[in-house]
Amino acid sequence: FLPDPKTVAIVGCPFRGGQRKLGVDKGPIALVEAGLPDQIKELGWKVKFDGHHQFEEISAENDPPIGKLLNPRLVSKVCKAVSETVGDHIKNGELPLTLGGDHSLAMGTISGTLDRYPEACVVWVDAHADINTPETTGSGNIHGMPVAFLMGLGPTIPEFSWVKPRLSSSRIVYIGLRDLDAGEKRILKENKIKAFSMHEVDRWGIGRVVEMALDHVNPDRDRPIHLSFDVDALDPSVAPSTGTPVRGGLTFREGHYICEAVYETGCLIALDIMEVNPSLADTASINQTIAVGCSLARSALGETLL
Ligand code: Z70
Ligand code: MN
Ligand code: MN
Ligand code: MN
Repeated sequence: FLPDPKTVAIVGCPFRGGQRKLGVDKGPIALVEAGLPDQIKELGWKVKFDGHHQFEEISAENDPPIGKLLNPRLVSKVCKAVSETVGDHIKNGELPLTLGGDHSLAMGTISGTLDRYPEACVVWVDAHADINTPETTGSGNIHGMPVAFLMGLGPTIPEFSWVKPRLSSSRIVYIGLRDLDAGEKRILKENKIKAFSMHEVDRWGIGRVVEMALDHVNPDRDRPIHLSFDVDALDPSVAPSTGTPVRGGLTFREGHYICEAVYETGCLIALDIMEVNPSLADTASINQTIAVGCSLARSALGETLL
């Protein structure tokens, strides 16, 4: 599935409307300023980047909550635009690398992927399952809900009618989970969704976990893979500068190993690096987190150790 010539299209998404904290909208700018486009070129890819998305804000007065959902119209509109951009890049034979921004954006990126590849599978690397429905959410933050929307779980919200419920429970697998809400645990069980929490990473090791994860969603390694990587999957000692750090996360190498192993399948068709927030720590921690975001992307695009 790798595009020929190997071309990455960077989709910079300075967006924070899916959650409450300031700063995550600066993530994509920081990753690009740190040199990510040139780093990817050095791996032998053509890199297309024509600036970050300019999301015209819908003012808060015009966007009251719908039920518990916060910023619903803004999130919907932004994700719809991202979906079209990602889908267009895939149609052009380019691999979209979406830089967030908060993880609600994955509603857009994965919708764009499924437009082009309905049979695609998703590897979701995160401390969180992001599978609350508009009914189960406690926070109202839509970055905790994109998977539910993509799967068509929960009530129909007319403002999100463009999100087609095309992601089946057998086509997504989680790695790194350790902070789930009670409703999310129930949803995972009821829908028999495969998840490798940090307990399974400890038990089997990351090599075996990635193999089992890929065997589940992509047994013959012939389906396109969308890798959606929330940097809070990593331990806070590795990626401190993110909105919801949770202790007990993936090591630096475990996170990179996942990216390397997905690249090695030859099936990667879209990549998200999400939730880098370059304002939530001291300068050293911020720079460390930005550097890790860049190196995760490089690993998923074929950077090798030898
Ligand atoms: C919680 C919620 C979440 C990221 C926090 C947290 C979700 N389950 N996701 N930070 N990246 O609000 O639904
Ligand atoms: Mn997430
Ligand atoms: Mn998360
Ligand atoms: Mn967060």
